[in-house]
Amino acid sequence: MRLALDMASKAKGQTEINPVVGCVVVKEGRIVGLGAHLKRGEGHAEVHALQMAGREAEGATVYVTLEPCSHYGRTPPCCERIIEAKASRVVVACLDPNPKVAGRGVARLRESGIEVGVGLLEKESLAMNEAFNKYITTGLPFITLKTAMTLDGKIAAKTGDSRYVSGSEARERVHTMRHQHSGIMIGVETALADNPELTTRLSVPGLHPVRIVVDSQLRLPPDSRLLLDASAPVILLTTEGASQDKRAALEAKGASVIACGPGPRVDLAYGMKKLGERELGSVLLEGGGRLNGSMLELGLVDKIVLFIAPKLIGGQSPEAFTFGGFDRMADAVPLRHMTTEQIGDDLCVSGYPVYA
Ligand code: AOF
Ligand code: ZN
Repeated sequence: MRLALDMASKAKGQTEINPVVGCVVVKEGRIVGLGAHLKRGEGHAEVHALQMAGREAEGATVYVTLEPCSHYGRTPPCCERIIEAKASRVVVACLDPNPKVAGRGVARLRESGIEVGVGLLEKESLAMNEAFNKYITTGLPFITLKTAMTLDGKIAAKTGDSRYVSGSEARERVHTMRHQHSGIMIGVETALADNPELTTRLSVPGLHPVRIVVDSQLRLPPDSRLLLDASAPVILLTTEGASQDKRAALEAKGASVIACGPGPRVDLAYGMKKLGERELGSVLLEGGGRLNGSMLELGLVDKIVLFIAPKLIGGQSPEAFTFGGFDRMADAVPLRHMTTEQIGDDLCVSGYPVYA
């Protein structure tokens, strides 16, 4: 199962709204088949692994990180494929939260006489597909807020200079995160200040997320680097009151504009719904402080990843979270399942906010 999890985790970011899944077929103590789901619309993990196993699959044990599917999606049900291959046992890490499956896969296998075990390395499998688990049950993207800050919580110097807060290893990690998310989102203030491309620039090639800018008045200049670079689509979340001329100019540059409410500010909850409708299952939120603060206040952030650099900048400089704040410490947003990791000289701290 660990091998199956490892294989699956490497495909994170390349299956769009599908989960990552790995499968290992074992017969009499030997691995006879391996597979992972690599691309939406193409073979599921079990199909690849059983194909490799061939006739050895008969009487074998199939280890799979997600409950085999029981429905016809873009591909036929894996359950039937396992039954046809005459495997005698299936070990599943976790059930498939997809309402079209949700236990039916396991039930179908048991009904056909196959022994099924559920729950081996379940936590690991659930964590690996945290975005899929949210998206498939709510239609909303999983939002990961990522920010780099100094030890005193600043994301830039008082002059606005922010290149760079964190070291090169942490920045490489951020690009891996971009590769692993379907969308990347920033506020227009950040777009104006940094004129970023928001592409994935790893030391090896990576996938580019769809770029999203929250821009209530469509202040993004049509000649910004985001719009000149065609590596991924650009979506602007704005308000109904934004200028139609600006909208036309930005659309002419290829941007897709979505009006989210009457204004004056973008209705972010509505915006997230619209991104889900466009099949963006995961979005990396990269600031700035105001958008981070608003998303947090609205309870729209699922996970927070902070890269903390071992430096102090001081001054009236921008902070990672800018919002009205709470009066009492007891009202602060707590984070659960915190983890820490040192990356180069920086500390990576992550956790999941819990909303009252
Ligand atoms: C599995 N093994 O490797 C994957 C599964 O459109 P389709 O046919 O690709 O179906 C997508 C759904 O199938 C997806 O939402 C999830 O419920 C399940 N994914 N199931 O048995 C796999 N990737
Ligand atoms: Zn399947």
